[in-house]
Amino acid sequence: MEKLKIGIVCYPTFGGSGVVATELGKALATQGNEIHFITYSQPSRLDFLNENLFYHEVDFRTYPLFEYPPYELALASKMVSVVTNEKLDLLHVHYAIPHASAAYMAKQILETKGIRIPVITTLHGTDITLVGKDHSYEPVVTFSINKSDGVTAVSEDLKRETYEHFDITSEIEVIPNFIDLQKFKKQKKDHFKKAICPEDESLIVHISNFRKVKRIMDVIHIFHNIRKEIPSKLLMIGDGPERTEAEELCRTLDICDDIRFLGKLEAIEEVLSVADLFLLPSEKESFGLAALEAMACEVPVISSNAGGLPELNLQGKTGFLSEVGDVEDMTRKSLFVLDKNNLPEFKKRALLRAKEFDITQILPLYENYYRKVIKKTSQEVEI
Ligand code: GMT
Repeated sequence: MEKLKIGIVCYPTFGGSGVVATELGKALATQGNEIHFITYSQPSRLDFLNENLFYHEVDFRTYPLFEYPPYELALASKMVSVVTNEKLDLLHVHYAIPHASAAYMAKQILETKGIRIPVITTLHGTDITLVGKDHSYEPVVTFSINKSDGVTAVSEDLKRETYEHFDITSEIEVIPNFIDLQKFKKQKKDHFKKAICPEDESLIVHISNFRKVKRIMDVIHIFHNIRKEIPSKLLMIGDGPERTEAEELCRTLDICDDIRFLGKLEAIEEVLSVADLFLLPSEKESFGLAALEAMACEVPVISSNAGGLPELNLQGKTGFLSEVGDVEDMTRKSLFVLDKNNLPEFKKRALLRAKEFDITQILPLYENYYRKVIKKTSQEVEI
């Protein structure tokens, strides 16, 4: 099959959308496609060398007049130059704001030069469920989704929410997030486990950007309850606006000795390798990539039932789901999973479920979708 030249636009940070975009680009490059990342700094997971991978930094000049530097304009300009110079077949933008509207602008500019570039927008979650539907962005988000040549969402629930809150006239394709099981697998890290849990305590892990939507105070309260029943430790991985308050809560509850805040970590699979349980009580979660990463390392998940989480975490099989904020129910279910008689089965089923989202299963969905959209747009041009 003919290889493609694809421009990928994403947030280069630790967040799920950036991780998905970067891992997708890496996998596509491994298949022989030429991948051009267009971002404002090097994506955090763009950590390997491949002759088909390129990175173009968006340089945006500021000026004393600009209280807010116009990043979207600089991004659109960069897209124009990369599409033109590298002769791309497709632009794939991750997270609607502001990538979809910047891509629309780039597309319009390119058309004046006789270049027709198809644009695919992947919706990741908060671009729809939190930020996008706010009236300060909604008209632009609706417009740029409708003007994309292809739109994907990472779960059925996100697709449903998008249709519910926006006046969308185009078809949304659901392509779930994925995991590279070659990388994310349980490793032998006994020395680390011994250091964190010297008395063989149960090890509970939470990973997120510590934003309000993740409800990390619930994580602390659930752990506090679990710890009253069984010897246990909690690792909090990530950083963000709620961290200070969470640390304060640990002091108030007098459980600091059993909780470690590790900050942002690259090698999260190493920590997950020694974990017994993953907590994700989010208010909203379009997919829950962090939960999938945990499951790939054989860690069962106690989560809320928000958004797309029920499409990933299977009630009573890979863990449990509770209503958002139901700390008591999450505590009960955590204790059930952590019971030595139950844990091994939950671990096995978590891994089996993760295998359904292996990159080898999901990559062909993207490749087929790319070809479908390219074909459709080239036919539109002929008409
Ligand atoms: O979770 C976040 O707040 C980060 C956010 C992002 O855009 O990076 O994550 C969203 O996209 C991920 C990748 O598709 C999903 O796995 C997360 O569930 C989703 N987060 C929310 O919906 C809150």
